Amino acid sequence: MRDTTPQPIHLADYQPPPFLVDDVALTFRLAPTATRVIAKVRFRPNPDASPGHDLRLDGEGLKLISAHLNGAEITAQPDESGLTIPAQDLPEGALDWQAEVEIAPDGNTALEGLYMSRGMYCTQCEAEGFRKITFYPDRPDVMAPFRVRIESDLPVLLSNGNPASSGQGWAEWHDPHPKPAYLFALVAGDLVAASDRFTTMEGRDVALNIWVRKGDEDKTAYAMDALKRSMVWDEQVYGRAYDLDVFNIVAVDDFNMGAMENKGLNIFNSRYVLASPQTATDSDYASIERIIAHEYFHNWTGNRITCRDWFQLSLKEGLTVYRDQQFMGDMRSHSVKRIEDVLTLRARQFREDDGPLAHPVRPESYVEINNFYTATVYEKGAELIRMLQLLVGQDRYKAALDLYFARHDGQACTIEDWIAVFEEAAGRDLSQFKRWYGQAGTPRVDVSEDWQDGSYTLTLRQHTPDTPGQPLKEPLVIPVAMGLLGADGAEMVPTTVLELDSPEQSFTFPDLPARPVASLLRGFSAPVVLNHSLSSEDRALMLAHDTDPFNRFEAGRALARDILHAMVLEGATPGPDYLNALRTMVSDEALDPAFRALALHIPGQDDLASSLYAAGHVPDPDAIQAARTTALRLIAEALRPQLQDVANAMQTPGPYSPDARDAGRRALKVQAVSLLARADEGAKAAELFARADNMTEQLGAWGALLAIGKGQEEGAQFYRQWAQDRLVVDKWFSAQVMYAAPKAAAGLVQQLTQHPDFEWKNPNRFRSVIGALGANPAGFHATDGAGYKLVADWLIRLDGVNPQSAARLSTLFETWRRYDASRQALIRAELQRIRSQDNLIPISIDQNS
Ligand code: 0A1
Ligand code: ZN
Repeated sequence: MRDTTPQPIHLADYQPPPFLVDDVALTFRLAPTATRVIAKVRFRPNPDASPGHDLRLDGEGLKLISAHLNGAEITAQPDESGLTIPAQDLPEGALDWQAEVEIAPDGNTALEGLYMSRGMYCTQCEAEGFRKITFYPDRPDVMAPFRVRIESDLPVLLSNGNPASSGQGWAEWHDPHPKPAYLFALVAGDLVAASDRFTTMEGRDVALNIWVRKGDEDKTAYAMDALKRSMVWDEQVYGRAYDLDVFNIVAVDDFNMGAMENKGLNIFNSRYVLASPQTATDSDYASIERIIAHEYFHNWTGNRITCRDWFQLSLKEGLTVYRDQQFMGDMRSHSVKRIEDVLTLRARQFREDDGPLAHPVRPESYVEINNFYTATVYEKGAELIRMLQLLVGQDRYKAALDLYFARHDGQACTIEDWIAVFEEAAGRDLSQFKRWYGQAGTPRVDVSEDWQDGSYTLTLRQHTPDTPGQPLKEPLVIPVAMGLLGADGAEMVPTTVLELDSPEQSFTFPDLPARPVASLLRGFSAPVVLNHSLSSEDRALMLAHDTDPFNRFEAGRALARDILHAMVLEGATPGPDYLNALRTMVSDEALDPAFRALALHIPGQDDLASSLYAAGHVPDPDAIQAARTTALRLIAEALRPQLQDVANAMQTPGPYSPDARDAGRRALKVQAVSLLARADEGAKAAELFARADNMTEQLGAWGALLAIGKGQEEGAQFYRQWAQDRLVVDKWFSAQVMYAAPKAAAGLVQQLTQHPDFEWKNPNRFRSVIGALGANPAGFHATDGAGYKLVADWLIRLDGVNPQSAARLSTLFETWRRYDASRQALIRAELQRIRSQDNLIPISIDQNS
């Protein structure tokens, strides 16, 4: 065990930095095991802080070579988290700090600070990685312009900002925009660029480069296209132009997250840059488009306006996710995008809210900030902004954003600053709305209805369940977009937004010709669980006629969920209503194929476990898996002719295009073929695999075969074809794990870890083998506990090497409370074992343990 327990940091303890920084000059002499970093930093006392403070600089794992303050050598020695120059030793006024340190990027497996990835130097400084590069006040409210000199024999030397000058073996960069240290970046390697240019609406000519390893140049076109479209979109929709002469993107193979928005030098996990039709699926293309946009949009929401402290993380992340969602809707289909976003929110964020790691969008305290890059901060944060826009309206949303950019450019801000621009632009008090930022947990909205004398009354009750450390919840402002449908499906009352701001409220709609069917929470207008019991006839009516595409989808999903519950609990079988509704929907050519593809997916295993648990049952992963298998087979048998028709009809003639239209057609084809595999023993899937000329169809067809226990030969062929492509090999690993039979899953993972291509220190590869078990719930929760043990073993092993990746893996256990006593006991034992190791994982299964 660690001898010192790390202490939590509290939002309430925030103090402004005692010293500000006017200028930073860094020199890097790169060498794998002994890089020298020389930092010159000009400090001045912060007029907004009380005087008399020590100068405290963060620093971790740095070998101090020498340090000077205003030219005089410093004798103070660093402790384990930094260096302090006592107030009494500080000269008056400005301070010129100079320090030389030595670091070893080659041994840096945690991938924070300066590290190496296959011969290339790379940095990751968010949240607190800069302190592993040099001594510095590593906090986001200290912003400064940076000058950087890199010395190395490697041909490409990059840092933030604009190139200043360069020569043989060195390059200098200047970033004039003051930035916090977490946005610092450096890259050095033997790289090649795909280049283009962009002229901003302000007339600035910007050089765009995407840097990759030699041989990957032919896989950058889509990322470049997405970048240019993002730049245009941010100008047109938010009035934001790019502000440097170059925009560099670098693809790196070893990276903990998706990508990082370092000023002018975005660093990407290579899986979110590199794509060709043969190696990337349509969903990979969509991820690339979204993440390129996300990082680019951070230039204004995150970089020009940053966070005062890490509690405010959602200020940049929630807003930037919301912006990337808007962009993707504009580029593709708003309704399909909304459905996908809500599915992700429920699968990740609702799950988080229901577990031991539940926390508010703005947490009040943290022990390890790296563990707060969560679905709550990101995706729920985006939902809060979506609700704000719905509540104040489009025009006032725009006015609020204009005010935000005008007022706070160059500043490090808080959620209070954000709410204030909305209050001013919309002229309304948002103090109750602000509770959404402080209260954890997914609110429940219970619906009751009354119909009398032509008058329909809707009563809504809200409550938010207890979450760890937050037993008492106050009522929130919940925008409920709704409409009323007649029995013939015609809209009686078009969409209106009700504001639920009390524990209980009623809304009456008089003078109606007949009892309506209420379509509530249209477009998923708030991130809540809506408990609205509807008959299956009413749900079928909504599936057929609702004018709101989201609720149309939702009605089908609720039907499927109810049937699957009955199958799990009572051994029922899907009735004709559901199958008929599905049959009509799948062949309805007026519907977007992408929508039809989504609507053909029945709820996943984890989704069902969660909804069964919410309904008061103890979910049995094996029974859920078996019910899904039966349901899929019955659907396939009942819809066989229609599925065959759509599979044949969804052709995409001409060269491959990843655009929404063709991707939607392929999605429907693959989904139809996957279902058909349950009725034709995989005949059509094998055929699709054999003639596929793109990864979407090849992988989709192979997955369909794996799901019915076949695909061995295809798997071997897939590997032979793609053994040289790291990103495709990741897919080869994860598909096998995802579709493994529950009892065999842990054993298969164990076996795959012996494969020569299993490089466990590479985060993508690790996730594709061990992490993929999370996509096979019945396998992970196998009754013998082999899944738990395997994950715990790897977690312990990885924690010493890459704690961030290990912490992420630990969330596989976060749903432990749902399961039966024997599974709980097995999980508990594994968590105890993890805790007894030297490197403690910050996970607890209940508040006091
Ligand atoms: N800010 C990045 C995500 C990111 C966060 C932390 C990282 O390392 C701990 C890396 C990337 C984004 O939102 O894209
Ligand atoms: Zn982000």
